Amino acid sequence: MKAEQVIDDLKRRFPNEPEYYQAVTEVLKSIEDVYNEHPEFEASNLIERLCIPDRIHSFRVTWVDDKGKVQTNMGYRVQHSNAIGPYKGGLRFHASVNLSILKFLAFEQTFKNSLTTLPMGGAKGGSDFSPRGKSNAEVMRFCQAFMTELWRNIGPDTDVPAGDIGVGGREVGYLFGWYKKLTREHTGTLTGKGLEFGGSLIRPEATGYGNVYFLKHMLATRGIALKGKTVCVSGSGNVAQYTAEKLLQEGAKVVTLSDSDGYIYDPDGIDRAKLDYVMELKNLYRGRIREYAEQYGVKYVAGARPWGEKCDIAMPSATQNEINADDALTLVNNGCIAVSEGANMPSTPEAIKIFQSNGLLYAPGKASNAGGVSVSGLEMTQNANHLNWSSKEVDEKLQNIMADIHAQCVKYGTLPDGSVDYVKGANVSGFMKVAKAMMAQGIL
Ligand code: NDP
Ligand code: 2IT
Repeated sequence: MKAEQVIDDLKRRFPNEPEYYQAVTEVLKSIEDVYNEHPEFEASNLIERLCIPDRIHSFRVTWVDDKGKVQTNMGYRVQHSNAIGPYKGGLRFHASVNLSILKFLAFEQTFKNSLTTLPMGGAKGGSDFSPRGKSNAEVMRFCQAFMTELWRNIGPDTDVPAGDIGVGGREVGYLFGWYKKLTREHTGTLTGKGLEFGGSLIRPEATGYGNVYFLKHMLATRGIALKGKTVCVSGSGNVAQYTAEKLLQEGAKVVTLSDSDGYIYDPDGIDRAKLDYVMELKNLYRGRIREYAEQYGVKYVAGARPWGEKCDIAMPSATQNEINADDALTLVNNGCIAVSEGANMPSTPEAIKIFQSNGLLYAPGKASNAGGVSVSGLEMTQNANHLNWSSKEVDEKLQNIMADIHAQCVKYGTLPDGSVDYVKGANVSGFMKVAKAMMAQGIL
């Protein structure tokens, strides 16, 4: 297998999907050598079967807004691979959603889910519908219309969606309610559900907490403590909020948060009371991060990302390609020592190169943000067994999984000089499990 050739071929067959090529390129470059040590992989064209999703469902979603106007959006579910378990991955509702973005996310999810040690395949779905500015009733009608199309293609042992950007507890609740209505079954077909109807404790916290657990393992490889470190976090949604919460508990100082309009810089750090304010602002009132600056009299920078602020650690937790080469250079020049990704593919390939060549500890999202889908997997187990675990039990399992993912990265990513390439480690480890499962199951 020649990575370049496979990628050129994908570009020809699937034009105009830049995010998909970006994700595939990163993985293929890091697994190329290992893959080529296994001629049986190439003999069964494993690489194309792994890069191209098993199937893609796409559909029109028609709904009526509060003014009585009939609206249409596109809906998708990319079922990438069920080699190691049922398709599993979130739904994203955002105006920018298109097939390139969902194909990259489903591809990444396959390797991430493999790393979790749990039996889950990879999928992603969503819509170009944006919940921003919509009433609860509009969001509910949209979710019902979306699920009316999707429900036949999912199920507790088939495909289990969850949240992602624009899909939180409210949306999962509406989606689950309509799924239940259509199927007349109360099964664990979505994760991230409310605690009253089958949700798992610690699922809302899991991605952010898991990222901080992973970060601590990375820092420990160099004997560095997290306590007292200054951290720039981007985003102010689910992942950012619980990243900030765990950082606070660990005695680190979070100085930034952002949304799609701009970022805030709080040199004193975001304390518990301020974080409670952010959670209420974002989750209840669905307000803007600018309001934090007005409330606490700190700096707000419109239309910018937070990477120009001085920090020891950066934890991008908003969206893909939010750290470019310039941002990466600025972080390095400001003395940043670690980057642990909460978002999926937030750093461009050029940015990753800059982090790695400057000796930063750099964790790709598929390793460091895997805590979210891991606790989704634990939610599936609880649902299948009709029981609920305590916060302590789930958190302990999450910590063990993040430690295991870190160990896999070290095992497969340690370089001759003793340093760890977390990109290589995560990709090779995630790939080998999926590849072995595919080989065992024959040509399909
Ligand atoms: P939320 O919708 O809760 O929050 C997203 C945050 O990112 C918001 O602050 C949003 O701002 C901001 N944002 C979204 N799109 C853009 C954009 N194009 N430019 C700038 N800012 C943007 O989503 P999550 O916190 O769940 O997801 C954040 C990231 O983490 C995503 O990359 C997601 O794929 C990833 N992830 C999520 C997991 C989960 O369990 N939820 C698990 C693993 C990864 P605004 O409100 O203005 O849109
Ligand atoms: O990117 C991700 O891992 C998620 N959005 C969570 C997926 C899930 O199924 O919990």
